[in-house]
Amino acid sequence: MEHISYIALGSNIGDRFEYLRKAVMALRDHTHISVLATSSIYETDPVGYVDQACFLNMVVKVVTSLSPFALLAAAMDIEKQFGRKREVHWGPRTLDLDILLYNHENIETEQLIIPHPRMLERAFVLIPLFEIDESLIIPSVQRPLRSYVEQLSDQGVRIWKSREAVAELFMPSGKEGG
Ligand code: PH2
Ligand code: MG
Ligand code: MG
Repeated sequence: MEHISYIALGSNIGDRFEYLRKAVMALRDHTHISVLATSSIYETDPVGYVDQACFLNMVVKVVTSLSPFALLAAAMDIEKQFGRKREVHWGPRTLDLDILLYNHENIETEQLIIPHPRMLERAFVLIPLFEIDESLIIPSVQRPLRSYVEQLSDQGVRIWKSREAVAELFMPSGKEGG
């Protein structure tokens, strides 16, 4: 079975761009994950715990044969591979991978909640997600993504690298990753 999922990526320590690039490469290299689309990269003011550096954020669309829990394990593996240490809650991180959506499923377990519980409040997630797929419906609330994006005021989200440049750098074959 093939499942469509959207994953948010963020980094605000060290070579942020390189962390994002390596994470997308690792997703592409995974036997059971193909990357279908990448958003622009945005530089974003920190949300939640604000006394930290700006983030680079982006969203990728993938197709996978993995269950949501196996996909979460794969994402956490990639975080660990790139030195993520879980310290300050919402604090600085080399690399953060969050599963936003998985098909149109609603999943609520201790380990994993999909749709991602805070995604609808976060411009740094909504803007790149909308860039990839303007017609998404958020299954937990049965509302179009568009309605959330239209309500955003300026929330410190600035294009840092264009969608075209990201696609060229992260998907060098011009085709989907394997
Ligand atoms: N991630 C957080 C907390 N705050 N702020 C921005 N701008 N970008 C993030 O990715 C981010 C954040 C927790 O994961
Ligand atoms: Mg996060
Ligand atoms: Mg996370």
